[in-house]
Amino acid sequence: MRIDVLTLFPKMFEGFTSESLLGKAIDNKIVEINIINFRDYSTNKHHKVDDSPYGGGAGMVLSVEPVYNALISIDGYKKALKILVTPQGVTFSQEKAYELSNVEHIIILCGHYEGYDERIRDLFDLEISIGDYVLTGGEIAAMVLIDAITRLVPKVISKDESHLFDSFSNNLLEHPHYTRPSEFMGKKVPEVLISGNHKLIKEWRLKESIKRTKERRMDLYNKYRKESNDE
Ligand code: 6GU
Repeated sequence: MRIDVLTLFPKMFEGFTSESLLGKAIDNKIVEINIINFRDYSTNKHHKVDDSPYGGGAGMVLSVEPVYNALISIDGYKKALKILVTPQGVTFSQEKAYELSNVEHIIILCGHYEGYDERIRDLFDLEISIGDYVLTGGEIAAMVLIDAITRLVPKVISKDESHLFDSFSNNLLEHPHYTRPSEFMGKKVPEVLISGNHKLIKEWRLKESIKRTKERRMDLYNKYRKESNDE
C-alpha cells in the first residue's frame, strides 16, 4: 500500500512514520508513505497557499492551484483514491478503515485555515471527518486514518489475524485483560482465566464483552443484537 500526504506541516509526520508498528511496516516495505509539502508547488513569489475569501469575512481560504499542482505531480494520481480530511466529511469508522485497507494507493490532503476553496473538493473522491470536534488542521486526522488503515494491511500486525478480535470488528467492546501478578493490592485475577479451561475462558470473555458493551455503548450493543440475530 502507498499513501501520499499533502500537508503544510511535514515535520508533524516525522515521529509518526518512524516509530512503532507503522515505522516497522515502512522499513519492511509493506507500506510506503510520502509526505509532500504542497507549499513547494505554489507558483506565488512568496510561496503563498491561501488568500482572503471572495465576498469578505474573517480568515483565509486554501487556494486551489498549489493543491492541484502538487496532486498532478504524484505518480499515478489519477488512479489513486483521493481523500480530503475535513470536519464536513463522513465520520470515520472501523468499517471504513477495513474498506480503505484494500486500496493500493491513497492520497490525503490536510487542510488548514478557515477552509478549502470549493474547487479543491472537485479534485477529491471522498471527504472524511474523524469526529464532531474541530482541529486546527487536518494532520492529526490524517494520522488517525493512516494508523487505523495500515494496521489492517496484511503482514503489518505480525500475529496475522489479531485485529479480527478488535473492539468494533464484531460490534462488541473487548473483554477485560489481565497479566501478572495474579494478585495486586488485594485485587485478584478472575479464577476462570487461571483455570486453563479454554472453553470456559472463551465463554467468560464473550459474556464480559457483551456486559461491557451494554454498559458503555448501548448503540453498539443494539447493533450487535441485530446483526447476530440476522445470521
Ligand atoms: Cl478531518 N479536520 C479538522 N481540521 N478537524 C476535524 C477533522 C478533520 N475531523 C474532525 N475534526
